[in-house]
Amino acid sequence: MYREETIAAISTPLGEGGIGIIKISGDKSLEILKSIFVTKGHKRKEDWEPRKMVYGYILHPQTQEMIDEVLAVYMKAPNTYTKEDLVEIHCHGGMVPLRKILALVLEQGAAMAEKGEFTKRAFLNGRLDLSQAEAVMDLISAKTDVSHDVALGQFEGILSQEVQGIQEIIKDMLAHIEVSIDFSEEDIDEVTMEHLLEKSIKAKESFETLLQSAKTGKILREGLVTGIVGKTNVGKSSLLNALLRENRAIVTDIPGTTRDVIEEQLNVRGIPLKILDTAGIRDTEDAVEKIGVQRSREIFQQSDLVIFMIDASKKLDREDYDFLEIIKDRRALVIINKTDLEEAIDLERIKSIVGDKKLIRISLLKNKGLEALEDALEEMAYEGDGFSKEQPFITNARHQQAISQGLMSLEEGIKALENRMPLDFVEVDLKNAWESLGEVTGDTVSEDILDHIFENFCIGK
Ligand SMILES: Nc1nc2c(ncn2[C@@H]2O[C@H](COP(=O)(O)OP(=O)(O)OP(=O)(O)O)[C@@H](O)[C@H]2O)c(=O)[nH]1
Ligand SMILES: [Mg+2]
Repeated sequence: MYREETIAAISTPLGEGGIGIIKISGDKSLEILKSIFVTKGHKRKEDWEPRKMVYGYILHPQTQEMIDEVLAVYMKAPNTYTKEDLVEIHCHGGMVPLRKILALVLEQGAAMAEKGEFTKRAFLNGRLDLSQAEAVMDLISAKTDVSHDVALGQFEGILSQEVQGIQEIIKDMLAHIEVSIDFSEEDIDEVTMEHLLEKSIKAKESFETLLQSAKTGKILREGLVTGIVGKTNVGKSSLLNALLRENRAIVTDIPGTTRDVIEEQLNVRGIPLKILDTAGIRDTEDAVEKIGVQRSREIFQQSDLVIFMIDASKKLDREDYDFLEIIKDRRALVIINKTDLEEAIDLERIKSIVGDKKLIRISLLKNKGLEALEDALEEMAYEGDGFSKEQPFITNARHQQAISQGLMSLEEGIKALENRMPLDFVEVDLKNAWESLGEVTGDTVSEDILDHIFENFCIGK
């Protein structure tokens, strides 16, 4: 699980940039640095004060080839990211110097770091727990302020604390059971029984609150996939452009303008949306458009959120009504566009079909109603719960699964308690619940899962 070698990687993205950083971690870090670094006067440097940037050059020790002008810093274990000796070489941010220096570092005895290996070491050395380590990747990939806040909260341990809080309750219950099993041959006494039930209900509530956060958490981490669907010419592409505040999609008064799916990332009040503008749905003989319409139907099925758009000035047809029927059971919004024109729709009939789904009247031509639409999108993402930085969120499927599993075991335990089953049974269920929770923080996680998690990291982190 843990290889002892000193590892190295390029930690900055490959491309052209002001600076690029090569990171080295492990026992030999400083030795390697010493072998390739020279000071301004081309002297080897023996005395390295930790955490102090030093100006100099990287020089090939055998060929004396000068590779780049750099700043280098040595950080001494254990107060580093990996809790090992760590070196950073800041060189010019081009592919050639970065690759040449990395090659030289490897030549001097470092091994190429695997994806996420620095963070994996931070976890294995106890600097971060597993959910914190996972948050590092979320921090890097966050697309909006709110997603970033959630990742930062997880990195700071808000989720871990919540999980450990539940583990504490379970531990207390287990301790009670232990005592009861040890000291009494007879049935469990009423006081202990009461106590255990009371605690288990408290644990169950905490589990449920946490699991409720998973929907919003997933959206904040991965974005809400939002499909704009509707008949041709209703203004779908105009909406995409309005939300993006740029002329991304072609808009014309010719029905069937959009023929393929247009995908864009959008930030609405901090919520990342992956927005999909689709081909207007209609019967068509055009082969290309036909495929587009088929795709629109697929997008309609796959979206987390459906924006169904209608044109206020046109009577709805059968198909529109069919769509309205279907979205009743979906996370969906109905947008009535072109309210600047004379209205031909039967608003009451629409309302009676969609029930409590939000109907938003807008005019993209007159720039009216966008605010209300953004309010609605925000509300739908949080499902009315709002967002607080201090709140723990489940943002990844692995955590959700582990916590759901934990809840299931707890519920088994409660059932066993209520049915006055022998306490050993309850004990097994509670231990299972405790272990499932431990998968979140990494206390009880298997090596395969660990490998799998860090495989999704980038190199050099
Ligand atoms: N009067 C009026 N016209 C609008 C409004 N919004 C969009 N339009 C016009 O409606 C026409 C169609 O707009 P698009 O955005 O291309 O419609 P679409 O739904 O993407 O159409 P397809 O791609 O063909 O499915 C264009 O001429 C727009 O300028 C509105 O609020 N009022
Ligand atoms: Mg269009």
